[in-house]
Amino acid sequence: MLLYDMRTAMNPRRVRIFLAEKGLQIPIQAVDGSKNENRTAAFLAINPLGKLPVLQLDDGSYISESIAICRYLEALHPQNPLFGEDPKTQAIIEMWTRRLESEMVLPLTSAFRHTGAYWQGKLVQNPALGHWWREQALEAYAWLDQVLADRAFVATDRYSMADIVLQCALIMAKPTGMPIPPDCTHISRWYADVSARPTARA
Ligand SMILES: N[C@@H](CCC(=O)N[C@@H](CS)C(=O)NCC(=O)O)C(=O)O
Repeated sequence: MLLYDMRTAMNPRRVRIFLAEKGLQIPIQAVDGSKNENRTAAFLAINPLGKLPVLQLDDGSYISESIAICRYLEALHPQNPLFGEDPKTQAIIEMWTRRLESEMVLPLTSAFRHTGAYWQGKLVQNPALGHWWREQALEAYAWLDQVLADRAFVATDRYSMADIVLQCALIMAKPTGMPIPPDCTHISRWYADVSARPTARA
């Protein structure tokens, strides 16, 4: 297998942290988005959307979408399950992963896409829309802070894929101008805990 990676980006980081939590190693091929390496004909043949991460399988086929890649790897290596070990836990982790994608990741990434210098010239930016998404992100932060008030991890009593999704979103949020608001003390406590895991720098 070969993992096409973009070092500083949110979704590829999900897969790297997942691999580290599992104790797995896969050869990595770096793709530099700032040099538009993900928009070359060669890369578009691998993923026509031009997005990372992508996992190349030994039969020459490709899987993109970070969650799909992690699910595939979990099926191959079920030890230390990050998607849950029984139907109920699996459903709860899925519920939280989907909630985080729609309520937190979408506002944060949309605010960045419409206001961030990285995206200038790559897409049509609408700063007013970016501001609106920023407001949505602030509402999501307030909601999430209450969620984390009485629990150590997002979905269950163990670190899971839902935590990885939130962790990677908040790593991206700080340098893109949407850091954890100072009054969100429960999120900050959770973030300090997950950032202290040995896998956090993967
Ligand atoms: N839903 C996809 C999103 C993939 C995605 O948007 N990747 C970003 C990096 S976080 C990317 O490749 N962006 C490069 C670009 O669009 O130019 C996943 O979970 O893998």
